[in-house]
This record gives sequence, structure tokens and C-alpha cells, in this order.
Amino acid sequence: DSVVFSMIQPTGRFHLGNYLGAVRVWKDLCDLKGDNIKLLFGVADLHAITVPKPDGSKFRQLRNEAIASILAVGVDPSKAIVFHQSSVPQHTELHWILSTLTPMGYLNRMTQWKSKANVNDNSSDEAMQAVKLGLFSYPVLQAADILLYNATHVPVGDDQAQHLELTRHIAGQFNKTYKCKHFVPPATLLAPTKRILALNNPDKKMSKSDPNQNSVIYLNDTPKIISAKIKQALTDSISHKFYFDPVNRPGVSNLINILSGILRLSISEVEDEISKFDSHSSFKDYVSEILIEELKTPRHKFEKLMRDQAYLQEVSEKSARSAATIAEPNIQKIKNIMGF
Ligand code: AQP
Repeated sequence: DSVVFSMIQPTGRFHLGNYLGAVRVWKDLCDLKGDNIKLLFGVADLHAITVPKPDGSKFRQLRNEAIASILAVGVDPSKAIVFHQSSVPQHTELHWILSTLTPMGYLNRMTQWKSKANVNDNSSDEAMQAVKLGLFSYPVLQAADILLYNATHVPVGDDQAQHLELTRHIAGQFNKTYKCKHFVPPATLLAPTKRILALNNPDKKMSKSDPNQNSVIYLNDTPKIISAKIKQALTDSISHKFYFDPVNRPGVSNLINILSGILRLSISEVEDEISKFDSHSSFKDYVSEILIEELKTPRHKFEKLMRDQAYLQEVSEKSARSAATIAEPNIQKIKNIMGF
């Protein structure tokens, strides 16, 4: 039997990268689901506190909006467990156990904490010492999340591939240390769409916490806002023909990648489709039109769900109970192997 597990952080409104790299993939998995597959999709609220923290009421709202966004994209709570990580305390318990098996040197090679803490290998001692332990050990908690459910498949965007390597390493370390075969290394299910980049700075990925809101298409942006953001997206004046060349034309290529993700076409099929455009404005109008159409239903569903707080609460509470029925016996088995 397969167990598919993935999570997303409630660090802000969900955007097009979260959609194509994660939540739409989750919806597709719900649509395909057979009886022998379990799906668990979580809101990683314990991970979210590793970065600057909003106040309590804002955080509560973000945690709530995250559940609504997942459901709005079409993840079906009768087919998938949609829950808050913090509502299943075994995540933190397993994190501690796994942290005793994780080499600091391995964590030190991870790139995400460095970019989130704004440090690199040449940063001063002072900057390095200010990095918080929770941010550094984030991938260990991620490994605990996945291994708590003995997940066989983990759908993620390519920015997370490195953390999954570490999860497999930790699983192997546990088996080796305790001479058992308890953990089966989970497989990475890479999202079909390549990383979506910031509209105004295609050197970095589109990110919830980008201070430049114009670089990010949020799933609940109105048609007017979407058109305005695409109009000002960075492109180039190399040619009025549009083709994929991420090195020389990163902005144009990002828009082509977005089209490829949404339309579920290959890059070259998109290039054929857009060969009819001979101006930046007609190309961009087309991108806006496709985005507006795609995000219409999730936006309306999100608004409707946010008006029904009782339903959101019911889904997350029921799902937390279902998640615990897998997590509890597993942590008991793990502790039993260890001699607790
Ligand atoms: N730009 C992206 N392109 C493709 N996939 C992306 N993902 C995130 N950004 C892109 C995928 O979304 C999932 C959930 O991500 P997360 O919330 O756990 O954390 P993140 O990757 O750090 O996301 P953000 O949006 O960049 O948030 P902040 O600003 O809080 O750091 C993952 O599967 C990820 O691959």
C-alpha cells in the first residue's frame, strides 16, 4: 500500500509556485486515488515558526487560511487527511528521536536554512551564531513528519529534493543503529512543473514571504491584480518572438514555464502555442487570461470556505484524529524498538 504525504507552511497567502509545485499535484492525486493509497496533506505550522513570527491572531488566521486554500484548490477531504501538523504531537516527539541520529555536518550542507537566515559560507561568526536551532533542524522535523506516517511517496517542488535525501539518510541511520528494517526510504515525487520564479526577479523563486508583492501571484488575486502583475513582470527586449531560454531570457522563460504548468503542455508545445504573438503586450495578455481563468474557481471557493469557519474546523479536527490513528501506533513501535 502507498502512503503519500506532503505539507505546506502557513507563512502567507499561497501563490502560483505553491499551486503548481504542491497543492495542484495534491488535487491530482485525490482525483487519481485508489483504495490502497492513503493521502495526508498537512499545514506545517510548527515549521512556520522557524521564520519571523506574526502575532498570535494573525498566525491563527494564516493557519486557517491554509486549510481553506488547500480545499479551495480541490483537495477532497473525503479522500485525503488535511490537518495541522501541531495537532499531532508525535511529530515533535519523533523529531527529537531523529535529531539524535542526524549529523550536524549534513544539516550544514542544506541550502534552505542559509537562504532563509540570509547567511552563506562567508558570513561572519556573529551572523552564523544568530541562526536559530529550529531553523537549522527544520529538515529533521521534516523527516519526522514523513517517517511518522511511513510515507512511501512525498510530492514536492524541486527546492525540497535535498531535504528528502536527508530524510532517506536518517531513515537508514535509524535502521542501522537499531538493527531493524522499520523505516522504508520514501520516494520523492517531483512536481511536473519546474520551479516558478519571482516575476520581477527571476533569479529567485516565487515565495510567500517576498517583500515585493508584485513578484508573486497569489491564488486569491483578483483578475485586475493578476493582469497588473503580469504587465509589470520583468521580460526583455531581445526579440518580439517568445521562446524558452532560461539563461538569456529568464523572465520570458518563467512566463513560459507558468503556461506549461497551467496548461499541462510541454515547453515546446507552449512555444508553438505562443508563436502567433509578436508583441510583449499580446503575449502578456495571453498569460494573464490563462491565469485568470485557472484561478477563478479556487478564488471563489476560498472566499466561500472562509465564510464557513465551522466547516474548516470540522475538517481539521476530524483529519487530526485520522492522522493520529497512524502516528500513535507508529511512534509506539519506534519507541519499542529503541527500548523505551
Ligand atoms: N516558487 C516555487 N515553485 C515551485 N514550487 C514551489 N514551492 C514553494 N515555492 C515554489 C513548493 O510549495 C511547497 C510548500 O512550500 P512551503 O510552504 O513548505 O515552503 P517554501 O518552499 O519555503 O515556500 P515559500 O512559498 O517560498 O514560502 P516562504 O516564503 O515562507 O519560504 C513545497 O513543495 C515547495 O516545493
